Amino acid sequence: MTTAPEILGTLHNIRTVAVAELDGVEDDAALEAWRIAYLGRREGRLTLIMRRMAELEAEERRSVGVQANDVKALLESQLAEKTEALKSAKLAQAAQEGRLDVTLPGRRPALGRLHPITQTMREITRAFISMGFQVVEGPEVELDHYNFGMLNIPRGHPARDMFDTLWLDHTNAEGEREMLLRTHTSPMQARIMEATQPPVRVVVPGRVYRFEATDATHEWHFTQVEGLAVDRGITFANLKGTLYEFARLVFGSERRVRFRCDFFPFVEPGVDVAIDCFSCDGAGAPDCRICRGSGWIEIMGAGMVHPRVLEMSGIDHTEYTGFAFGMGVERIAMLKYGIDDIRYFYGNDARFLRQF
Ligand code: YSA
Repeated sequence: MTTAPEILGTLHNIRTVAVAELDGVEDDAALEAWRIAYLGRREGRLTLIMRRMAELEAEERRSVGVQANDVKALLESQLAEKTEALKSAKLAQAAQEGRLDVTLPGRRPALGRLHPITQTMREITRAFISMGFQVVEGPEVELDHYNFGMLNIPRGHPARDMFDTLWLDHTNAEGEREMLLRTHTSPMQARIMEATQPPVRVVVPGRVYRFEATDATHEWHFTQVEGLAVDRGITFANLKGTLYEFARLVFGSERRVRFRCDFFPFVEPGVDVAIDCFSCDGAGAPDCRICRGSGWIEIMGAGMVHPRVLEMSGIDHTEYTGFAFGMGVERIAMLKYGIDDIRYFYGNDARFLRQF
C-alpha cells in the first residue's frame, strides 16, 4: 500500500533530479527524451506517481494532489523555457555561421538600359524639339477612317495595297472591317489637324504594324516618327531645310541626303528621302546586303500635305499649306550604329542589346 509520505518523497526527488537533468540538456533530441521521461503520458515518472495517488485516502489525496500539480506545473514551465532557449541558441548560431563580411568587395548589379530603338527615337524627337516641334502620341489600334479615309485613301483605293494591314476582328453595321493596327503614324496627322488650328508643328513617335514578311531591312512591327507642320506660307523648301537639319543633327554633316519623287495619296508632291549607305559608304557595291547595290537607304516618305487632307480635317487649304514626313526609326538606328539586320533589334539577345 502506497503512503502519502512515500509519494511526497518521490515527488521531491523527481523535482530535484528533473530540474538538474534539464540543466544539462543541450539539444532538441535530449529535451524530447527528458519530456518523455518525466511528463510522458504513459511512462513518465510524474505520471506514474500521480497514478499511484489513487491508492490514498481522500483527504491525503487532496493535499498530495496539490503538491503533485505544483511539481507538474514547474516541470512544464521549465520545459517551455528550455524550448525557447534552445530555439534562440539555434538562431544565434545560424546568424553567426552565415554572417556577412561587409569588407568583401560587392557584386556589381547588372544595370538595365534603354532599348536602342527607344534611344534613337528620343534622339530623333530631340532634334525636332530643338527646331520648335512638339511631341504627341496616338493610338496603336486605329480606325480605318483615320489610317486611310482621312488620308485620302478611301475604301477600294489601290494605295491601300502599299500598307499590308493587320485588321481587328470587328465589323461595323455594314459588315465592313473598321479597326486595325495602325500601319503608319500618319493617321495622327488627321487627328491633330481636326483638334488644332494652325500653326501646327508636331512630331509623333510610335509603333506601327504591317502584315509583311521580314528580311534584313523589313520588320512586321517597327517604329515611325511622323512630322507635321501647317501654317501660312509653308513651302517645299521648308520641308527640305527641316530634313537637312535633322540629318545633320542625327547623322553628322558628312552624310548625303537624297530626295526622290514618290507617291503617297496624302501628299502632293511626295518624295522618298534616303541617306547614303553606311555599309558600302554610298558606293552601291553590287553585293551590299543593306542597300542592295543602290548606295542609298530609304529612311522616310514625305511631301506637302494634300489640299484634300487639309480640307477633310477642317483646315482652309487656300490659306494654309503644310509639309509632313514619316520616318522608320529602325532604319535610322541601323544607319547610325552600322547594324546590317533589322531583326537583331527584336531578337532579345542581351549580347546585342548590351552594346548600346
Ligand atoms: C509619307 C508622306 C507623309 O506626308 C507622311 C508620312 C509618310 C510616310 C508614310 N506614312 C509611310 O509609312 N511610308 S512608308 O511605308 O514608306 O514607310 C516610311 C518609312 O518607314 C520607310 O521609309 C522606312 O524607313 C520605314 N519602313 C517601312 N516599312 C518598314 C520600315 N521599316 C522597317 N520595316 C518595315 N517593314
